[in-house]
Amino acid sequence: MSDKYVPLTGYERQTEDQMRETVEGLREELSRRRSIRMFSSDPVPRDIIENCLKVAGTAPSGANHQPWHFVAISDSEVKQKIREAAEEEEREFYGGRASEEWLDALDPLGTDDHKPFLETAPWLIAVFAQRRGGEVVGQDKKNYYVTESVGLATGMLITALHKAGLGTLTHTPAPMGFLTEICGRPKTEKPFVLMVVGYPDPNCQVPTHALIKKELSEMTTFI
Ligand code: IYR
Repeated sequence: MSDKYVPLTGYERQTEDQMRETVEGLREELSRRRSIRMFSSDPVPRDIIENCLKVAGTAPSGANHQPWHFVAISDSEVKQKIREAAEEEEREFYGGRASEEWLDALDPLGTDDHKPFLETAPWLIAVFAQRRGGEVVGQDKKNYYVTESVGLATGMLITALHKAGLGTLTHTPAPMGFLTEICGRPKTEKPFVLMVVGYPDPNCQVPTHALIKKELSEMTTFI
């Protein structure tokens, strides 16, 4: 007999009322998520980060190749190196590389080339996308839908971190090639995002701009 398929186990069908309650709870909880830029330096235990990364690892991916690698950084010397390299890139970005239109779009967020949170936050998670790999580590097959897959895993990572009670910033210093070397990853992997993780600073403020959310009817069409 073929072992190509196994029965679906672990699926639990809910009543419609349970579904309503479940998703309303999730909507309410996730609507309270905010990207933050002011972190407390309070430590976060590694096992919590590990379990959030395991959540990310359950994401669907092209041909199930799971084309991601996460480098979780708590070492202050490594964080310092990352901050220095990121701020160097950002100085160029804000000082001329970015278009007027881009800088105008960022103006309401109030971001600049100063990135102290890269050292304050207890964890940085560098997410890498693998162009080649396979469903088992060590394989060298072509990966598919790499950006989509790593984007899905990153979304699930943010959701897990938020559910765990942690604040995050999806940080994308551009370009972020420096992460490859600092994190000791092969050149075949592309840095995808740098996730900043920790508790919000007690005096944390968030931009008003980020509170603007599209209504369901503005972002959805039912046909
Ligand atoms: N990488 C820069 C600029 C930046 C770009 C976007 I799009 C943002 O939503 C926020 C910032 C920085 O991190 O400051």
